[in-house]
Amino acid sequence: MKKLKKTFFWAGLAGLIMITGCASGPLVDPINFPVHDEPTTVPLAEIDFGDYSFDEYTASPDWRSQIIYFLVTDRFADGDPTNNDLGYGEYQPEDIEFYHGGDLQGLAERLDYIVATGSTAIWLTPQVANQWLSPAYSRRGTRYGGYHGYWAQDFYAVDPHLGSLNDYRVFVREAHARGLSVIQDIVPNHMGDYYTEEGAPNDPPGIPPAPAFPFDDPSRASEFFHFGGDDIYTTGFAGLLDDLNTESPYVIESLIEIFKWWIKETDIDGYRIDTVKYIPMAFWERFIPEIRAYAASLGKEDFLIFGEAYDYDNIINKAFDASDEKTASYTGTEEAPLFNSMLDFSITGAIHEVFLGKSVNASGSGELSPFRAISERYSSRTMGYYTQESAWQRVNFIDNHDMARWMYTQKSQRRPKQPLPGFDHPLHSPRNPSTLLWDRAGFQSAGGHQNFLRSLSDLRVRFRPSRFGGEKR
Ligand SMILES: [Ca+2]
Ligand SMILES: [Ca+2]
Ligand SMILES: [Ca+2]
Repeated sequence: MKKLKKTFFWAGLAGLIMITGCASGPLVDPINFPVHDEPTTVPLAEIDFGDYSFDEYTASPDWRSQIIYFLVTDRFADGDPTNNDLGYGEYQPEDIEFYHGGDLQGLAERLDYIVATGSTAIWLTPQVANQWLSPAYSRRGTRYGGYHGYWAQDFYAVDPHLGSLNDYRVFVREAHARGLSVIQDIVPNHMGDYYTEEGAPNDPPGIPPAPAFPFDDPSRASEFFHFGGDDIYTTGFAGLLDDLNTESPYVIESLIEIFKWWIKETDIDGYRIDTVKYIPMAFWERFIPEIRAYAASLGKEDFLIFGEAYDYDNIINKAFDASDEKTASYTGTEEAPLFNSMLDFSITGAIHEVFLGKSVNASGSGELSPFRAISERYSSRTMGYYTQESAWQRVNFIDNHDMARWMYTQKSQRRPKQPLPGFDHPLHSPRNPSTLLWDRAGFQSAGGHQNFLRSLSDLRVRFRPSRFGGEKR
């Protein structure tokens, strides 16, 4: 109990920092780090993109103290303009629905910039070869680009817009050389949109028009994918993105092999798994232990696997978030652990409601105070739903690529004076890795953006309770 109280104290301190704000003064002093207004770049000539293989795998870091830089590779840096336009009109940098040219070479060249923000890990959007153009999801009824990576076409290839498998290995090597871990975003739930809801090939087809090995036999499409139906595992995907039949032994074994292969071939340190709720638990009970055991056999004893279960309750007036129980179910049991981390939508939902919502009674009378509303979310971690390893290893974030950006929402709701609490939260939630989708909006003065974010990450590094709460290690 004593330990718990300490934990809540530091969680409380983090909450207090959020609520009071600290915009009027420096968080740490002095701050010893280089200030860069523009991203630091490493000249291409200094990185060897020649054939590369490795003999030794990189061991897992202590995930609790990591600061994860999340990026959409297509939108980060263009290191090779020759891979931008592959001849289908998919490269349209003036239009957000199409490819913008970012690639692995551009990312590898700018790793020093990521280091300078204080980040210790990178989470990048899926690198697998994608369906480049598809009618699915276009707001204008035209084609939409697969620049984001979540529409797999070939699970065994890097998308040529991003580079080659060798480019990927070089990026991971260069990241590791700078102390950065690499977390790959993967999607076992679905591929691109190749079939209609009835199982007929799409007309007109997307580009490229068909899935590759091991899902490349059209005569077995009904074995590979779910068609029709309205159960919770297919809703929202069957008519558009093709939902993999994760009950099929062939599909299960294929996906296990695919995602072992990427670890073996690239030395990555973790997976972020998309759309976890749309796959039955029986699949995770096979898939997760296999992947974790395989990674451990390569010396990666704590291969991070955090899932996206986009779900949280309205927390105001509630001391308990029922969605926590559901999210926690993916972490398994102490005897049979599954995911060793999950994205923490519960805390993020609370932060958004407190700082952006309209239902909060700031005085706290008759309702949970904003402070309490947030701290109650932390208490859910000790209610026994999560496994021990996952409870304090959940990944924090303030916004992501499926949400309106934090700074945008603040602005649109005319609450422009509270940017700091949102950024502060992920960095000072104790005993959790923290994700930052660095939001450059609002930090455009000379040196301001990087300086500001580095000061927050620096505080997390220097202030041990920011990482580990009151825990003695
Ligand atoms: Ca490019
Ligand atoms: Ca479809
Ligand atoms: Ca599914």
